Amino acid sequence: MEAQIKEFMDGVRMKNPGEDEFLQAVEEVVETVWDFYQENPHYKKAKILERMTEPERVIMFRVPWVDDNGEVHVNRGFRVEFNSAIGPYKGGLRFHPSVTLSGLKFLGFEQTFKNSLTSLPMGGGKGGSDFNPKGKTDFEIMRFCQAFMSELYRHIGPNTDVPAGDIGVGGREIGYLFGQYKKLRNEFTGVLTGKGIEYGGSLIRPEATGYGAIYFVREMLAEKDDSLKGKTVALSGFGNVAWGAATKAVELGAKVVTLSGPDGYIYDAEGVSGDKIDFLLELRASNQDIIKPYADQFGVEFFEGKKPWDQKVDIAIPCAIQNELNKEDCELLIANGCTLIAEASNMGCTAEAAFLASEKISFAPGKAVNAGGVAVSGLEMSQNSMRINWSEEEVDQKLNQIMTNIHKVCVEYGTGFDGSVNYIKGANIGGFVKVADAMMAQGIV
Ligand code: 2IT
Repeated sequence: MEAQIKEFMDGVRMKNPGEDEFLQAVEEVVETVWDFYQENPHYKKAKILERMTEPERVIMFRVPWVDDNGEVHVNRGFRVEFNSAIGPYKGGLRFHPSVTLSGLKFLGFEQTFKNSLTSLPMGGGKGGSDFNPKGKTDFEIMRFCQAFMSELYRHIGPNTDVPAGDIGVGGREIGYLFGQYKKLRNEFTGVLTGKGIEYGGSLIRPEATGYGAIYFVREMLAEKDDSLKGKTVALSGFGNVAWGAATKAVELGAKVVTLSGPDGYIYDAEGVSGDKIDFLLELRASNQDIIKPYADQFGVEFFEGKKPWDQKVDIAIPCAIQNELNKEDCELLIANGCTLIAEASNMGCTAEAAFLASEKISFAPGKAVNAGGVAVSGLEMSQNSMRINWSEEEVDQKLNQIMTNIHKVCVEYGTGFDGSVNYIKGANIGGFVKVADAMMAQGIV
């Protein structure tokens, strides 16, 4: 089996040289679905895995824009339309200087499985740009979004490809992108999700990824007859995901003690709650991308240039960017008594850290844990199609149900002979089956 996996991965590596993040994401899936793949020779005959690891389409384009001083800039825009077997391509746009084709291919690939797990009809896609929003003015952000959409609009549509936000793309950016799409197409449709409430957005969408992650962690703990009450939690990041996760974790009785930014992390022994959580919104709006002002404002410790994984906590939830928790971090967390790591970010752990964590403690991967964000995007699409708005309670209840169900699917496909749950395996096989069966039904296309 090892040799066969290696042969398969050699093929993928040859086709995608140097795309380390994409190869990391593919390898994790291939390793965990391989047995299942062998047991179902009809998939193998149809080369389902070979087809799933090749994006249906990749669009790359120039994004020229002018800053407030009249200087011209050129960024690169992307949309990776990975898989449309179970619905229109669906996934976020990331604006961050680290964005590359490899990164977006990894994210689009993961998104396909994640979206399948939500049980909603959404294919997988991802896009973005190497544009750095840090320090940009509102007008510069608007001009960049308009320039980006001036090309993207011809490739997307409510039944074709429905982008949303991701790192660096929040409500403001979605507004500018939507405005430009509407102007160019002369059409008011649900072509983007994460929209403002006034123009077709869904309640709970901003909170959804973080809330969903905590609902999932609640289920992981319940599986072991445990709960969030009294648990200490380390979060990284301070954006949308960390904000939602902190809110829901506190509501369910946990204490959040860390947050982080590219500049370091803060440790709040009293717990991040109430006004302190609201402060994150102010921090984000300042466009500076630093967490230190939290420490200054509330008089807590700031650890410059460090990650929060050296603190003693019960639960660690990476909420920032890929590969931000490595094997050493994982060892340190476990040595300090941490018993659960859940990725609220996409591939927040390196492959070695994820492997170690799933051997020693409870570990769940991003495609299961953070699926609540895209799930509520799916609910936003439904509301747009029906031209109705659901209440906060209705959306939250559906989100809760979806996360509970994803957990069930992980347990169904991931439970080993000893009764322990391998969430990586459970999520990968659970996400794979629906996409594979839809591809089988649709022929070689
Ligand atoms: O990684 C993700 O799932 C997202 N950035 C959300 C995608 C979406 O379409 O809402």
